[in-house]
Amino acid sequence: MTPEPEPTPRDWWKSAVVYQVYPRSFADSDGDGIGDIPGIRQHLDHLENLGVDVVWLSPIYRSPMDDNGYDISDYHDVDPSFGTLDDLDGLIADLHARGMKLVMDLVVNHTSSAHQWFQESRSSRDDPKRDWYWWRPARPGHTGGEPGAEPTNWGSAFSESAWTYDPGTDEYYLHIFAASQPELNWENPEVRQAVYAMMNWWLDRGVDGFRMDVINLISKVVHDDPPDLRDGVVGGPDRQAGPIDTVRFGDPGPYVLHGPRVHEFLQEMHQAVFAHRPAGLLTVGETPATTVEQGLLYTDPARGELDMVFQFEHVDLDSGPGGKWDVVPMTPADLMASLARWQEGMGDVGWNSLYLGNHDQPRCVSRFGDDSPEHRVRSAKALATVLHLHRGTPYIYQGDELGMTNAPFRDIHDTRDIESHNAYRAALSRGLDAEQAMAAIRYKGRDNARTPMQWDATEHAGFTTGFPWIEVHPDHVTVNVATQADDPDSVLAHHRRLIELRHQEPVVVHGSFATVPLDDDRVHAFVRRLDGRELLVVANLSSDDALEAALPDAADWLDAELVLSTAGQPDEQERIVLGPWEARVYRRG
Ligand code: TEU
Repeated sequence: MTPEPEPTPRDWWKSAVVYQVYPRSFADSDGDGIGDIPGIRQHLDHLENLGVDVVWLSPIYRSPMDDNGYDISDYHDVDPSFGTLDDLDGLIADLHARGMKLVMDLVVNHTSSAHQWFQESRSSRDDPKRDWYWWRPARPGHTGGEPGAEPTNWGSAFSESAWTYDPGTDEYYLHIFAASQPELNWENPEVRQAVYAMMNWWLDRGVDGFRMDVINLISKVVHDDPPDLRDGVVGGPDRQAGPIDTVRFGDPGPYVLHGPRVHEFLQEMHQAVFAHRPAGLLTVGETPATTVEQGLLYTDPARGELDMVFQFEHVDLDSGPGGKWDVVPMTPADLMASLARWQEGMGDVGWNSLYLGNHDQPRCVSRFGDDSPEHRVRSAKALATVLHLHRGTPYIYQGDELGMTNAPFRDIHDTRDIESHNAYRAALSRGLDAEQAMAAIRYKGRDNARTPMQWDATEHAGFTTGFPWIEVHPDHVTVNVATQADDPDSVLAHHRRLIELRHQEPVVVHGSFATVPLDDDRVHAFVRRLDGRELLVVANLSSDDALEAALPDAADWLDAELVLSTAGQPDEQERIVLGPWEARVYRRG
């Protein structure tokens, strides 16, 4: 009699590794130069061989693609450029057949302005869906459409005003992102019920959870007396981190981030969509500008909101007072200190997502590591080692398992991203020259992560037989899956071993986390502990050679089992001395 399978624990995702697919850039099956769902289905061996448990699929819904799908015009259909609903059902079935899960991207803070809901809402002030969005008259004493007539001085994340005038109804509508991404009004219960119904529709179709786009923006601060929204602070020291240009606009952060009803809405969503379903689902909220305290509120299982969040503290470390495009230096020590803060902060109550890259961030090896030919492989491995062995659920962004690097954009014409194009124009209007404007985009631009996946060394890296929507990185001739698949020393093979370790070692999943303080801030160490089992992770996160990790009990650790190393078996040593980007993992107990 076959034994009953173990029931899936509610927190199954603690031992899982998630792989993010950006469909536009993963694999193109029909030669139109744009990645698609059949292309993903043709490359599932890569994901299965890597050993990941969950695929997070960035948006594939019908969309005008102003923001590459984060502007949805129909939540119940797949955009023809990506395929069909049948293709998606096929992908779900394929993944399940391989023991993997599919998490969809849920973009419900805003829709596309092409969505039927918004078309109805803008049709007249009396339309039943008018209150599904945020409409406001011109600022008192001003005529709609005139400069300065916007209801508030808020800036958008894409370097423009957060308000767009609609001559048809002589009012403005709110959008924290592009003008074609109007904010949904979650104060309206009809909006919330429509969203929950859509989520249940996808879960009933076999989807295993959601990554929720800017979910901490859904509740806005609306004042009663006088009724309405207030201007934000222009400039000023305590601006909220992120892309808002507060040199020209007011900061909407205090009025749109972590609003007064955000937890109420998430708890209501949990009851309406997840609470009645068996274990086996995953929810992760994207929550820019979130503190540890807020992170705990969102992820404490007792509160019934989210399993984990993507917080931005470590990806805003190189953002200066002027925001995202005001690039300031940061060090691996800053990164490790930020990660440790969240380890301690989440403790045994909350839960961390672990990520260094995604479709909004530049390539992690270029940003946090050293992507020079001499150090790229080791630093990609070292960064992955320290990230994956922290306490939390690791996320691999497509291509980071190969150590893909930032793209050599010559000028703005090499880029495609609305955020970069708007920031570039804004920079020129502030008097910067093209090179100065491009410098920040080369370093921080999102297109760095959106160049096609590098499958092999052929002309378009095996991504397409047509012409790619954005140029393939020239280093694809050496940095690609085909070259790394059977190379035991490759970045890919190292990711496989890290995932194996998480699947085999409970201490990696459930162990406590403790930083081991060291004098040299280029060298970092932490210990994971569980039931007498200990794992030491020690790493030189610099390109400098022969740095000692002067742990008090180094000699004992040198006698322990070396489980993993980014530099092969070290020679006999009395002390732990590490080469450039050398990371080691020791185990005892
Ligand atoms: O990103 C929200 C967000 O915080 C990003 O805009 C981020 O601040 C910025 O890009 C960092 O450079 C989400 C999606 O991930 C992003 O792709 C969308 O453009 C955005 O929401 C609007 O949906």
